[in-house]
Amino acid sequence: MASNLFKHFINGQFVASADGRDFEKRRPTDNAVIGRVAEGRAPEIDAAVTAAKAAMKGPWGSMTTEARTALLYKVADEITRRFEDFVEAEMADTGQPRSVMEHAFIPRGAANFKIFADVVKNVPTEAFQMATPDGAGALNYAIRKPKGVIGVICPWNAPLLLMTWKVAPALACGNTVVVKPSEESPGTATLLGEVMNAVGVPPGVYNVVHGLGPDSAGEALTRHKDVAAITFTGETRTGAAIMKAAADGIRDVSFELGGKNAGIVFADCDFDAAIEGISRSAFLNCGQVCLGTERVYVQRPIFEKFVAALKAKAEAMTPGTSLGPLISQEHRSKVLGYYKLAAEEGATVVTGGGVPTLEGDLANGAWVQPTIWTGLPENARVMREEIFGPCCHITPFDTEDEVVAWANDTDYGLSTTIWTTNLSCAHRMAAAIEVGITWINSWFLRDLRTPFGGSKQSGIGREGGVHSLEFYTELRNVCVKL
Ligand code: NAD
Ligand code: 6OD
Repeated sequence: MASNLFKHFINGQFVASADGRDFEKRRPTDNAVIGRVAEGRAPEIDAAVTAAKAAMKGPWGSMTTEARTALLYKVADEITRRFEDFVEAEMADTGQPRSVMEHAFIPRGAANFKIFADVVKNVPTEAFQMATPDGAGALNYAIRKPKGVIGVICPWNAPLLLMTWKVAPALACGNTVVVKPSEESPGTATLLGEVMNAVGVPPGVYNVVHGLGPDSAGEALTRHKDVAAITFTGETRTGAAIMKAAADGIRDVSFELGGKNAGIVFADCDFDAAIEGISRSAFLNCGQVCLGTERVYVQRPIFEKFVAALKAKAEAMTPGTSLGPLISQEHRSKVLGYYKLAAEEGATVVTGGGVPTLEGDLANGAWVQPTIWTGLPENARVMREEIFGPCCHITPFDTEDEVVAWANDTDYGLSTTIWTTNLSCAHRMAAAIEVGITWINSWFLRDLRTPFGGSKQSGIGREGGVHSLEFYTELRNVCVKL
C-alpha cells in the first residue's frame, strides 16, 4: 500500500489536516490504493481563505497586470517543463490513456494560463462622453477590479484542464483562489502548488484544500463568508446545493453542469467523418466528458449503415489502450445500473452492456464495455438522465422539425454536434437547438476565446476569453464632470 499523502497547499506550504483526517485514493485501472488524501474541513478552509485574503492585500493585490501575467506565463512554462509529472499524476488519478493526457488534457492546462494572461492584457473597457447642462460635459469610463477570494470547486473527469480553466482567469484578473479538487483526483491540483512556488507566485494566491463535498471541505468553502464568488463544475444537483449556500452573503456563482447532449447526423454527411466524430464524442475519456453525446439521431436512409459502423468502432476499442476505465467502482455501479435499466426499458443492445473480461490486476479495475442501444422511446430514463459512461442510444429520424423537437426535449442544454454537408441546414439547426455550444462537422474543437457554457440546467454564465472577465472581475464606472 502506498504511503503517499496528498496534502493541502495553504499559504505556499504543503500541510496535512489539523486533526490528521484523510481518506484513500484508488487507481481506477486496477483498484490499487495509490495514496491517501488529507481531508480538510472548516479549519483548513478557514486557513486557506485567510491566506488568500491576505495575499489580496499583499504583493498580489499591488502587482501590475504586466507582472502578474508574466508570472502566469511562467506557470504555463513550468507545467510544460514538468509535463511528464502532470501526465503521470493525471493518469494515476483517472486511469485514462496516455494519448489523451499528452495530446489534450495536460497541454490545455498550460494553455489556459497563457490565453487568459493575453486576454487580460489586451481587453479594453468602455468609455462614454456625455453632454451636461453647463456645456462642459462629462466623461464616463469603466475599470475592472478583481472580486477577491474565489472558491473553485472541481470535478474529476479532466482535472487539470477544468481546474485551470477557472484558476487561470481568476488569477489573471487579480483574484486569489481556494481550490477544492474532486476527492477522486487530488494529483494535479497538488502538483500545481509546486509549480506556483517554483515560479514565485506569492504564498496565499493559489491554495488547495482536499476533501469531500457535503459536511466537508466543499461545503465549508461555499459557506465561508470571505469567499466573494464561487465557480463550480460538476453535477447539476450539486450546483443546486452550492447555489443555496451562495445565497447567504449574496455571492455570485458560475456553473458548468451536466448534459444529455444530442448528436445529429444527416443522410448527406461525410459518413466516415461523422462516424469518427460521434465515436469520439460518445467514448472519449470512457464517456466521461460533459460535452459527450449520449443521444444520437441519424437520418433514416443511413440509419442501419451508421449503427453497424459505430458498432464496429465500439468493438475495436481496447481496454487499457484506446479505452480507459470509469473513475471508480462507485461510478461503475451507477453506469452498470443504467446498462441494466436500458434492457428493462426495452432497448435493443447493439453492442456491449456489461463488463469486459480482463486479466491480472486489471480485472479489479472500473472497466465497462462501450455500449450502444437502439429502440428506446424518448421518455425512457436512459434517454433523459445523464449516465456519464461510454454509451449512447441511436434513434432514426426523418425531418429537421422532428429531430429539433427531440433534441430540445431535455432539461439540459450544454452542447450538440451536427453532421451535414448542407450548410443552410447546419445553420438552421444551430439556431434551433437550445444549447450553449454547437459543433458542426466537429466535436470538442476548442478556441479558448469563445463563450463556453450551458443553457437550461447545464449551467449559469459563460467562460472563455473576455467572457470569463464578467465573472472574475467587477466592472466599476467612473463619471468625471469636466
Ligand atoms: P460532483 O457534482 O459530484 O462533484 C464535483 C465537486 O463538487 C467535487 O469536488 C465534490 O467534492 C464537490 N461537492 C459535492 N457536493 C458538494 C457540496 N454540497 N458543496 C460543495 N461541494 C460539493 O460532480 P463529479 O461527479 O465530480 O463530475 C461529473 C459531473 O460534472 C457530470 O455531471 C458532468 O456532466 C459535470 N461536468 C460538467 C462540465 C461542464 O463544463 N458543463 C465539465 C465537466 C463535468
Ligand atoms: O474545453 C473546455 O474549456 C472545457 N471546459 C471542457 C469541458 C469538458 C467537460 O468534461
